[in-house]
Amino acid sequence: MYTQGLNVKDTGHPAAAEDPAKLARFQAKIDAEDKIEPNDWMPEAYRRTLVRQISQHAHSEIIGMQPEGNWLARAPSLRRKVALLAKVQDEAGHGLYLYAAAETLGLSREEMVAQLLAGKAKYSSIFNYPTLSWADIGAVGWLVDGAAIMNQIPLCRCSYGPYARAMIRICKEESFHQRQGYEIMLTLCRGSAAQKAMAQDALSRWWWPSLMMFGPSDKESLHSADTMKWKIKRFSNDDLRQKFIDATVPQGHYLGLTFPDPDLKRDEASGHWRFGEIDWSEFKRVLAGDGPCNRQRMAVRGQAHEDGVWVREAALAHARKRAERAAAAKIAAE
Ligand code: BYC
Repeated sequence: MYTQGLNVKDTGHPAAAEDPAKLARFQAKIDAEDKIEPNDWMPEAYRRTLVRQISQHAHSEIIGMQPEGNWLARAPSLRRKVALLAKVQDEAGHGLYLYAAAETLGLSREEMVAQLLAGKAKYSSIFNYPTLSWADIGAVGWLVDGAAIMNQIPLCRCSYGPYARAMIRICKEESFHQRQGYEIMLTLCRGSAAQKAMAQDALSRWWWPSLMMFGPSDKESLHSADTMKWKIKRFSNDDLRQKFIDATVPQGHYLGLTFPDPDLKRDEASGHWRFGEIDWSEFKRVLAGDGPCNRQRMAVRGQAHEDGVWVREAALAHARKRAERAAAAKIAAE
């Protein structure tokens, strides 16, 4: 695989001082809501931030296939199995569009995957939690895809053209996934007492990790100031978390479920749902590699990469043969 990067290659060295006139033109373009495209001049810090965020996002989609893949062979009906299979395939597709978007910034997909496998690149904390019951598949769709949509709809207006365009299709698919997850929860909540208890247990385990998906609080966030200035992010981590809570709490109450937060309370004046303190020590532990499933997720990803060597070799051999055949046909025609 080759890089499609049209800009400079990542040298690992900090950026040299950049031309203030170029920087001013760049920021004016962003302020005017124009898109930055791969061949446009951009500050090195903007390029690096995008590579970091887009590749983390791609890795999250790929690692995110594992908790759900765990239930493919155990889905309770053929209909559920087909829908889950389609969702997991969609996630693979999202990973691929996102790797392609990040490649336009100068790093090849192979390099990004190598960073993931070496433990140098992050992926979303949420995928380090186990899916213990079928209700977890409902909770993941409802809460994890729900949180993803809340975070990602604004990314459709991100200043970097290839990322913004990839996000449009991704958001449409995520929105379908969210409804599918909620429908699983609704079915369980309207079922037997044991099914409802399974749905409650899934909500109790997934609620707090879903809130952590939005990242650290605004005062702890390292990158928000830059990414907001560059219009990569449009809303802060805390604002998006609050929007998600406000949208999701009434949905949970409609299901007849209880959120695992005694401090959750509607503030009548503002209309917002106030919530308890997030356990940031757990978030930090998961990011440091010590969540319930971090080691398993990386081991499975590493094995899948090894198992795929022959597929990559076969694809390259096929491409080579096609190119040779096309070259021979061209000579014959001359
Ligand atoms: N997990 O300065 P901050 C999905 C890191 S996939 C792990 O606020 P930023 C889906 C952060 O990277 C969901 N790490 O960062 C797939 C940074 O570390 P580095 C993924 C996290 O970038 C399948 C440090 O903490 N979605 O939707 O301004 C099925 C400081 O944070 C997390 C995306 O990737 C976390 N939760 O904001 C279903 C969306 N939070 O890089 C669904 C795009 C923070 O300095 N990404 N960190 O080592 C974003 O919007 C932003 O990158 C974040 C973080 C909101 C995640």
